[in-house]
Amino acid sequence: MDDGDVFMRRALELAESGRHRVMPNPMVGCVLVRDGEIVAEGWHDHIGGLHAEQMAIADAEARGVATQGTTAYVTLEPCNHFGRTPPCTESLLWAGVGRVVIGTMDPNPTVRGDGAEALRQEGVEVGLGMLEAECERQMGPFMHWCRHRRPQVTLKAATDSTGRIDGEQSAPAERFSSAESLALVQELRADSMAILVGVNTVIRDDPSLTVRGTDIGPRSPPIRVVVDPNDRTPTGCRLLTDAEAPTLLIQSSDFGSGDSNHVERVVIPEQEVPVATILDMLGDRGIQSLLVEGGADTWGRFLDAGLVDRARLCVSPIELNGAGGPLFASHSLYDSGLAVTSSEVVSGDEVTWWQKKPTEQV
Ligand code: AOF
Ligand code: ZN
Repeated sequence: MDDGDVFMRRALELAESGRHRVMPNPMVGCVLVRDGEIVAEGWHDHIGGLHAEQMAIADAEARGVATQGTTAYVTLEPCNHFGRTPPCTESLLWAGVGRVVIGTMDPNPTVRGDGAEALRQEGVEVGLGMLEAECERQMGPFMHWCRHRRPQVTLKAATDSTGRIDGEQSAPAERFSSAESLALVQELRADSMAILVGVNTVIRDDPSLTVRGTDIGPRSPPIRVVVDPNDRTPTGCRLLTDAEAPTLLIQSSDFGSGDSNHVERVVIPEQEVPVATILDMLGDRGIQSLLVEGGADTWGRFLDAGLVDRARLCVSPIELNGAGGPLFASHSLYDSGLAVTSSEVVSGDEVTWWQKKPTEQV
């Protein structure tokens, strides 16, 4: 293990400032170190903003410290292409950085391998793979999409103490998760480029599926996706009437429209739209992260297909009225190859995180 671990940890921490805000770019952090001390820091803050390395160099300038001969610790391989910003390799060379330690390589085909190699060719010492697993995890959706051209799928489910997700269908839908765990749902939404529900959830709950109370910066809000093969989405529902975010209906044939501008219909001519096809379609649109919010049928279909990468299950201590409501069985997560990675109690609700077991990862 290199002594630089502590510096890479700081770079990971800085990268967190870009959470929710930089997608479809990855979160990236960078520190410049001289004589064992951090002299400048930077991160990629929002889409279209400076890259982490460039912000760290600007920070050094603002503090009046020299960058010549420093070591840069950066969570992602520096880019070597002209995108929204000039290449970070050039900025690092211009700043006279002597050594660059990289967390993980950039799988983006337009930059792959070039950054590290370009620096080496100019005589910069390059270290690779420091805290690689942590860096990869932080950039999970970006990495997943670059490799599979599909979004990373997170399933979010909440049940009462008996495993029911809703009470009697004749009664109005009840809220049963605590305010605090509902706030965490907003974090999950902010962390997603798309949010998907089945049409039954739209009919039952009329959800807005917008991000509230969490800053997502200048990036676009998550698109709202409804699996609705038979055109059952009610015309007056929020997803069709409020234009706060785009809405995408997946339908089995062309039902025409008359929809407002924020609504789009995609025809996938199957009664049971295959989950893999949905993910391919979203991947083609550049969607890197998908939150599957419900309900029971939709969760079941994603789990049966083995295409859920992570899940968050919230079990509340409350018992819903009526015995006939639909259930969500947590063993369906096990059966789909997921395992518990953490568990905590949030205002009385038990919140468990699940992750695809490494052997089951695609
Ligand atoms: C870096 N440092 O901080 C980030 C990098 O469109 P652009 O110009 O913002 O470039 C986006 C791509 O650059 C992105 O897809 C990823 O490959 C890389 N991100 N690279 O050197 C950074 N955020
Ligand atoms: Zn860059």
